[in-house]
Amino acid sequence: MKLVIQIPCYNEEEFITAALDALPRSIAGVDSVEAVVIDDGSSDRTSEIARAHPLVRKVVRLPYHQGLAAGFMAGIAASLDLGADIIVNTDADNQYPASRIPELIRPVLDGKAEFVIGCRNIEEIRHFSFAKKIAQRLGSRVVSAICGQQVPDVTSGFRAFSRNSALWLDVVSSKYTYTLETLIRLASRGIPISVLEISVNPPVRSSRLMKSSVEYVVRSAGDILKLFYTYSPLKLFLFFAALFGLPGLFLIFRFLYFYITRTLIQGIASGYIQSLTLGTAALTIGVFMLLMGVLSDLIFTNRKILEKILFHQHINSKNGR
Ligand SMILES: Nc1nc2c(ncn2[C@@H]2O[C@H](COP(=O)(O)OP(=O)(O)O)[C@@H](O)[C@H]2O)c(=O)[nH]1
Ligand SMILES: [Mg+2]
Repeated sequence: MKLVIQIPCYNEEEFITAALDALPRSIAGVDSVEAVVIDDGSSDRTSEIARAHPLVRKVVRLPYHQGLAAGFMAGIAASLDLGADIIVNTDADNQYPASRIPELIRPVLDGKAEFVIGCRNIEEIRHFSFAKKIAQRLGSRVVSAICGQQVPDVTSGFRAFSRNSALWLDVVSSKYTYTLETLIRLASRGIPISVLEISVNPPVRSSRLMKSSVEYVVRSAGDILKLFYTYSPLKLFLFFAALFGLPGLFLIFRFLYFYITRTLIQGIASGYIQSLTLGTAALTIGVFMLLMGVLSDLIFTNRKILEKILFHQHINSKNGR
């Protein structure tokens, strides 16, 4: 049983050694522990420093800065290449409790889960602003709803993947983060997920990913919306179909009611032509949205087939065994 711990980095020369030193060297039930560091085109000495560390088996240096999502995926590919049975992802600023990695991988070792997320208690984190906490909570609710499973901290980077679940991973929706999409993707595959409650170490520097709370909220909202229409298109379009179609139907029935009860039965002009016009327009939009939903659902189904092909390709390629 081989564990590979990967750390995506961007200009982390100051902190990477402490993060690597904190990692466990041996774990019960695991034969070997190795680390992979991904240097996302840093302009400092992250690569050199990481390479000198005894736990580091490989440093993947991206030729230019590509963002955390690409860094994370490069790490997954390298870890699979090294023959990892379990992959743990953690941060270079030693924010996550490395001493709890044995607990994080336990459900995978026991065959109880294929993906484990170390969830922080967001309320307890003092250095998170009010806006960031609200965005976190809301984001976790929406993403949990898309996944059909309760995950209290969907943006945590402290995660363990079985080899099988890692083979399903890909990030297409964001340049900056892999956290939401990987969770939704594995959940949509029915992969068993479990959570582990964790506390975080005090911050040693400010976030490299988000410069301000406003940026965090705007970016997260955009990411979640994109994920929603990527992974749940039918639900989204059904919502709009109902939003337009139901009032449209109501207005048309209103016209018909007066037309029947007045014009046909009593022989007097009923009017209500505005209801008919507006109702027809709204119903047309509703039907159009329904068709869009069906089409996007078909595209979604197609993408799932593509994912499956990629999965089998990974297994058969040198990344697989
Ligand atoms: N590959 C890559 N990693 C990054 C980038 N920005 C941050 N990281 C790494 O992602 C991890 C999380 O970053 P951090 O600033 O701690 O984010 P936070 O914990 O969400 O505030 C750290 O290991 C960073 O070095 C980036 O642009 N590319
Ligand atoms: Mg961090």
